[in-house]
Amino acid sequence: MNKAIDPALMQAAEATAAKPGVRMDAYWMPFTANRQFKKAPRLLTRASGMHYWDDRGRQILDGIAGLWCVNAGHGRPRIVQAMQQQAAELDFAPPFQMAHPKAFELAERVVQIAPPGMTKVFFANSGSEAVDTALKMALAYHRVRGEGTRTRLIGRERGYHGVNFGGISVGGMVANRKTFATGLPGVDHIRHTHDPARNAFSVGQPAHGADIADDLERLVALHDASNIAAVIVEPVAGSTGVLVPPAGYLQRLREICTRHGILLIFDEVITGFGRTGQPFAAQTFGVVPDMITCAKGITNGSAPMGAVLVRQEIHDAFMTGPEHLIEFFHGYTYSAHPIACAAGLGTLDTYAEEGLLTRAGELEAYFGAAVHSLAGEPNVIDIRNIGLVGGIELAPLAGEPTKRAFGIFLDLWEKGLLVRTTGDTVALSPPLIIERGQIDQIVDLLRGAIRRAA
Ligand code: PXG
Ligand code: PLP
Repeated sequence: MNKAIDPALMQAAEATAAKPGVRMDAYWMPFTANRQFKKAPRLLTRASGMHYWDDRGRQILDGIAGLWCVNAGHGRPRIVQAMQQQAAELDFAPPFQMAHPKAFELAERVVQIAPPGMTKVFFANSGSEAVDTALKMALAYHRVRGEGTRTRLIGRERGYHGVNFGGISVGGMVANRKTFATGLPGVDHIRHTHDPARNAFSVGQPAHGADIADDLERLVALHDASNIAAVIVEPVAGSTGVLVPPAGYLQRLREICTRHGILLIFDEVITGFGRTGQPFAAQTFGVVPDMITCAKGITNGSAPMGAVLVRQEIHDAFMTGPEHLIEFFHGYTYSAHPIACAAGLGTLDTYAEEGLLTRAGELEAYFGAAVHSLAGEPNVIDIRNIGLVGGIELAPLAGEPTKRAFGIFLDLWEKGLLVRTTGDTVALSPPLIIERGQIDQIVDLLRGAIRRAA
């Protein structure tokens, strides 16, 4: 995000770029260098399985499951059929004081794969909306229980929780906070866990840093627990560079939250739906939070949807007033949209039939070894992995952070591989259907690009 592009690479890209037969003026693109993009567009026109095709007819291997979301691969028939059928049968149903059957069905199916005790599901339409929903739910929960002083929200440095005001406030992404400085009042942050001096090139969870969770005790001492509503963290930070939690860290955070009556929210927008080898990272790491936010993989990226999974007790605390009153004053026009629900059901069927929610665990050792084989390549300063996520961090070009990694992104695009970069880290998160040979292909292509960028 907010990347500078090497002029030489851009010129090469502009020279080879086909001019697409579409006018590009009107569309203001999100998180994109618009002017540079429109000079050398990268247009995707078709996708199937592990691949995209672009408007030049080139096949591109998808190294990032679209944008961390297409976990079952592209164009899966059950999902396509479910959506087509739903669009024809019931296009929309108002979600307030009304419902449609598939909303209940999908919530039940999500609960079946959720950590124990997380028995309620509230629907939104994106990860950002799921995050803001969870934060509001935390405030409302304490209030209905008569602990209305618990209003402070705690995030973590280097956290990413989407782009809405709640999410950027608890988030710790500097580029986001710089422009929209004030955000919500009453927010604080614990330290991030990234510690390359002690943990560089860790395979899986780093050994050092469980004690960093104690930073929450510092904020409790500062603000007093009676003023703190919730802590939100990504079990594995994705967007800020694939930061895997140190062994014991999440357990410690859970203990501190429990001791002080603070709700623990895991933002599993990226880690949810099989990315780390279990349906949710909460299960991979053996820590049950009070709420889980998710999105992306819930519909395999095929329709916008987000959700908040909630522990039974939290939901039940709301169900105390007069029965005819709305218990939680929140919801979106498109909460539990019928087409998204149908897509979600088709997605969960596909995951179940193909064992995809545990496949990342089966491939973790192979994927990890392949990714770590890049150690020793020029400028590689750290490699991090868990499940089917990898982060390869490169030394920045002097005075020009992000440029080396973005150059690698452009180079790989030309070579037919889609990756994602964040800062000077190249992130990999392929669809969970990936075969070993394709893991080798990704790593070989990346190795070549890293060498060319030296
Ligand atoms: N929380 C987390 C942990 C996320 O990763 C969001 C919330 C927001 O979700 P929506 O659906 O509102 O985008 C995300 C989204 C990247 C990248 O480059 C990652 C995300 C989105 C866009 C880019 O790593 N994650
Ligand atoms: N703005 C206006 C004027 C609206 O009427 C609504 C919903 O009715 C919204 C915003 C919120 O839209 P959504 O429910 O799609 O988030």
